[in-house]
This record gives sequence, C-alpha cells and structure tokens, in this order.
Amino acid sequence: MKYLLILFLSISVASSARANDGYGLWLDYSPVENSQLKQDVSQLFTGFYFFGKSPTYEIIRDELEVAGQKMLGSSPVFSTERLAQTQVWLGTRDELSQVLGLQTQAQIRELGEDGYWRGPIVFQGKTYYAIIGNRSIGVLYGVFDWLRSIQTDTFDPKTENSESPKVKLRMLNHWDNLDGTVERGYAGFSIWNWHKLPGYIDRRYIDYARANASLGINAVSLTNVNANARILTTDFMKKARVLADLFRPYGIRVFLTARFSAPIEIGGLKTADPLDPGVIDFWKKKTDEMYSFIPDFGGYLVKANSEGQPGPHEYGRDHAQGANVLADALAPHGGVVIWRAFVYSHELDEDRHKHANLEFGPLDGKFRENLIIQVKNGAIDFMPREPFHPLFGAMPKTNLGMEFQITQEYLGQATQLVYLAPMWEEVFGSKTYRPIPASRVGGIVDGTDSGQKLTLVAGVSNIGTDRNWTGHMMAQSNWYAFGRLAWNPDLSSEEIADEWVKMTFGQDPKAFAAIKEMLLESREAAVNYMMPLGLHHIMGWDHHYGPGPWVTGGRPDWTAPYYHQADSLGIGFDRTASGSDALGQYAPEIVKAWSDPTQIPEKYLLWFHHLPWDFELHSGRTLWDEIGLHYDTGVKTARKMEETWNSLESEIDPERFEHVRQLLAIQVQEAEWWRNACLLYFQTFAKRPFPAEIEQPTGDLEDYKKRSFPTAPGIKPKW
Ligand code: BDP
Repeated sequence: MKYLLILFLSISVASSARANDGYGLWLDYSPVENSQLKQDVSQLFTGFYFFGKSPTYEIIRDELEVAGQKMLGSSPVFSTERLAQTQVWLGTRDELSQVLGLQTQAQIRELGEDGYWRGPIVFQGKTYYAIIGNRSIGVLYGVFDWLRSIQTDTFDPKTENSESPKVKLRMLNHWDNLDGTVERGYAGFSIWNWHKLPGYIDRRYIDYARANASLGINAVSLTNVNANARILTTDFMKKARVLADLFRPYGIRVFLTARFSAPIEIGGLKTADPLDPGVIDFWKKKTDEMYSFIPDFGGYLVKANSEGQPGPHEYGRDHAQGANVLADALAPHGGVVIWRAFVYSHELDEDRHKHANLEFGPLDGKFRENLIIQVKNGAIDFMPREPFHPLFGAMPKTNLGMEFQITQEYLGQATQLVYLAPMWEEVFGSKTYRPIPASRVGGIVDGTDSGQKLTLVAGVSNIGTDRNWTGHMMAQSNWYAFGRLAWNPDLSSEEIADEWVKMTFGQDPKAFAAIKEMLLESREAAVNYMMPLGLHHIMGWDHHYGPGPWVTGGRPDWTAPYYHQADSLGIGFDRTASGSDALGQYAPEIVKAWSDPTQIPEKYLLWFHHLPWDFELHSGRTLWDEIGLHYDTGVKTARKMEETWNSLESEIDPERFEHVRQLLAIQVQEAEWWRNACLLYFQTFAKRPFPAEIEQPTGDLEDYKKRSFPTAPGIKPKW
C-alpha cells in the first residue's frame, strides 16, 4: 500500500511537471529546436538596447525575459549603451533618427501609427538587428511579430519585414454583465471583477492585455451591448479607469456600452429624446466626466431599438438622430460612436433579413464622421454560414465596420472544436460588386474599396474566467485568428492556423499536420451536421444549444419554421423576387446569379430558395438525399477529427490531450444528435426514406424534442 502511494505520488509529480493547463495561450514559447535559428537568436539575445524610455518598453523587456527563458533557456542581456555589446536596437523612428538613413526613415513613416519595421541595419561597419515603430506601440507589435517568426521557424536575420495594420480599430466586444455573468459566454464568468475594482488588480487583466497586444488588438468594449446604464456612473468610471490605465501601454483603448435611456436611468431626466436640450447636455457632461477619468477613452458602443433595447424610435427619431448626439459629445475628445446595425422590428417587413437595410439604407450620409455602423457579418445572426450582410456595399457615404462573433453561440459553444477563421475569410472574400465592380467585403471594411478612413473589425469575445480563457482550449485559436484577421483581413485561414498550431503546440511535424487539418475541416463539418445547404436558425430555444428545427412559440422570427419553411412540397426560405425579395437588396450581379436555383452557390441554396424535395442538385442527387448526405458527412468528419486527435496521445502533454479528447467525444455525440434529430424531423414533411449510403438516423423524434437544458450557459440576463 505504502509503495502504491509513493508510486501514485511520483506519477502525479512527473505528469504535473509536464502539465499544460492552457493559460499561456499562444505565448508559452517552446524551446527553439532548429540549431541555426537557435544560434542566430541566442546571439541577438546577448544585447538589447532601447533608444528611449516608455512603459511599453518595460513590457517588451518582460516579454523578452519570458521568451528568452523559455525558448533559449537563458535571460536576455539588456545593454546600457547603444554600440559595443549591442545586437538588437529597439525604439521609435524619432528615437533612432540619428542612426537611420533618410530612406529607411521615410519608409517607416509610411507605416503609420501602429506599423513597424524590423531588419538589419549597418552602422559604422557593424550590423545591428533593429525593430522600429513610429510609436512605442509599433515597437511592441514588431517585437511580437519577431518572436512569432522565431516560434514558427521563419525568422531570417538578413531579411527586412515591415507591416502596418489594414484596419484602424481592432476590437473585442465583451458581452459581460456587471453582475459577472457573460451573455453567450461559455468560458466561465466575466474576467472583470467590478466588485473588487478599483482596489484589486487581478493578474489576468495584464495577461489579457498582453495576449491582445501580441495580435494587435487595440480596442476593447468591456460591457454587454444589452447595457446597464450604471456603467456610466462615476463609481464605475473609477473602476474602468484602472483597466484603461493598465491597458494603455499595451496600446489598448477602452470603450463602454451606452444604454440609450441612461439620461432617464442615471441622469434623472424624464426623457432620452436625442433632440431634447437636457438630453444633449447629459451626454456632453457625462462624456466630459468620462474623459476626466480616462483621457484616451475610445467611445461608446450602442445597441439601440433592437431586441427590446431602448433607442431613438421611442421618440420618433431615427438612428442617425440618436447616434449623432453621442458622436457630438465625443468629438471634441477624439472619441468614436460604434452604433450597431443589428435591428429588426415586426412592423417593417416580414423578412427579418431585410430590416437593417430598410432602416439604415435611407440614412446613408447622415451619420457623423466619428461614427461607425457595426454590421454583423450576415443579416440574420452569426449562423454557421451566412451570405454576407447586404449593407456592405449599400451605404457608400457611411463608415461601416464588421462584427464577428468569436464566442461560439451557434457553433458548438464550448463543447465543440470549430475553427472560425475559414468563415471569416469567406465573408471578407465575398464579392459585393459595390461600390466598385471589384469590391469585396474585406475591401469595404478596410477602406480599400470604400475609401472610408475610420475602419473597424470587432469580435464578440469568447473569453472568461476558465483557466484556459476560452472554455474549450482549442477555441483560443479563434481569439488568435480574430486578432490576426482584424490586423489584416487578407490573411488566409490556413496561414493563421499554421502560426497558431506551431505557437501553441510546438513544431512536432506529426502533431502539427494533424491539428492543422482538424482546424481547417472543423467549420465545414459543423455547417454540415448543423445547418447545411443554407438552412439556418434551427437551433434550440433561447440557450441555442443543440438542434431545434421544431421550435415554435413567441415571435415568429425567433422560431425555426419561420426560417426553414419545410412542408410537404419542399424546404427553404424563398427570398427571391417571388418571395420576400431580400435578395433584391444585393447588387444586380448577385441578384441575377442567385435568383436561379441552378446557379446560386449550393451552400446558400435554401437561404434564398424554397425547393421541392426532389429538386435535382449538381451531384445528380435529389435535394432530400443531398441534405441527408451533408448531415452524415458532418458526423463522419467529426469522428475523423476525434480519431486524429486520439492518435496524438504521445505527442501532446497529458493535460491538454485529455481535455480535448473528452470534448471531441462530446462533439461527436452532439453531431450525431444534430443529424438524427434534424433528419427525423424533416422526414415528417419529406416522407421519403433516408438515402441508403448514409448511416440511418436513430432515436425517437419526440424524445429529441423533449430534451431540456436548464443548465446551459450564456443565457440572457433576466433584468
Ligand atoms: C444574438 C444573441 C443575443 C445578443 C444579440 C446581439 O443571441 O444574446 O444580445 O445577438 O447581438 O446573437 O445583440
């Protein structure tokens, strides 16, 4: 017995030494194995010299310390003079101006506020490796990029690299409530501890800022868009100030959500009418007060007249009249209003798909310059696949920003591995044909095609108090990918997967290839086993967990049959001219191609067409058979992902291996559940046998319908 105990203890000590709980994210720096690279980098780590002083340079020092220890097994040497012992020069263009040629200076100037240049510089016969920005934050971005190149084995000390972000505001939106819960959060509670602020600083705040800065994320909105006006009270400003002060040297500006009725709720006014002088004065004074606490406050993020949130419509005013009042209050301070386009009301049109364009389209050109309309990637709601939102390209005189959802509300929450970058890449790559024929969504958002100066890519955060930050540790890849794509919407999902896997799991070739493949196939798998061929909004009621194509009750546009419209004849939502004509909101090129069910990309087929069950697809199969095949393929891919992972047991540390292994087993069960429940349900309309080549769905439809999930996380707060 005694021996057994000793054996047990020694096993647990041995494995905890290797344990990795995922807290370190992609910044855990594995030892450099390539010997040439190790030699080059070790040499550089013998002498860093900063040309100036800044709190951001202190952050760089700390990062180099961690990276040096972990990658090379030794601390970096910081030198106090710029020549003799020095290998690496760090600083801003101004700070280095005496040692830089005019041409290099001009080249760096071009890179703007956040850009950086890194490469060799010869000075008085000696070569230094320099990392230079126009501001200290650019230097930090350059250092992170350099460390990434070492971790991904692409660093070459002889090559110059320079980059600047394509998008101005690269932003996380937290849907965190003041009581610590997170709407649609699947990774525990909010990381903001409002109760202990401003006195207590949780180490997580700093680690969070560091992770964001490593990706170039430079703005965060701390609170839920379903806002609580209290966040704008003096008490909360004092708390938010602590976070803003911490984030500043990481280049991150704080935004808060503004509840439109705040003038009534915390201002003691009788109205929130945006044209009322008292209300205008409230927003001005509130905003001035905010800047007295946070001099670089980013601005307000607003959800108005959407899903019960108050807004200008209560007073007969439109979105521009409402939004501009806030914009005017912020303008003298350099702040920005981010006004969401996620609106739908019963009155406007039967098809929810059309509402945002109907409400916002006529207001084009009426919004202030320091205001940006934040548009979800699709017109319904973050479905596993949506055609791009028709507002992109339809408001040429208005700043339009992108809103993605990183938290996986409709994509498996925290029990499924779904790498979202392929979806975001698909959206950015979609051709809009407007405002210019070659336009793509990415070009509108980053200003290339639209010409807009104020640009924004926002993502609804998937971060919480779970030790690994994101609930499912593989969902860290989505935080990572979001940041990288916000910096450069033209990056491919594959390049990003490449980086993330190497930085998170090291370079073991077998593990690298296997994990990368799993990531890249995961999103299509999820579309297949959840909502293939353009099906959408058929998930469980309220918590949105699991299938619910039978969900009815309440508002029609919150039910599933409203979207799938299955009947004895066929399935799908007719959004062509013969139906709701939501398709008519797109450019004529798209209308022409997508109106024809034989020409529209099949991935959007049932989004825009109601078709007979026997409609023939490109494969020669009937629609009914093809639906069955997609569901089944999704399940098979999920199983393959599970098998792949399980073959990596000896390559991955036990803690992460086991974490992902268990979740993949759940994912397979959930994929089967989706397939079985949806196919059994749709069969009640189609009245046809399942195609012979698929695994026949099992279970009882009535049992599937009865399942309930009172403990499902992330549900809306009930205030
Ligand atoms: C939906 C969510 C809901 C959010 C809403 C929004 O289900 O919780 O409040 O979007 O974006 O996806 O405002």
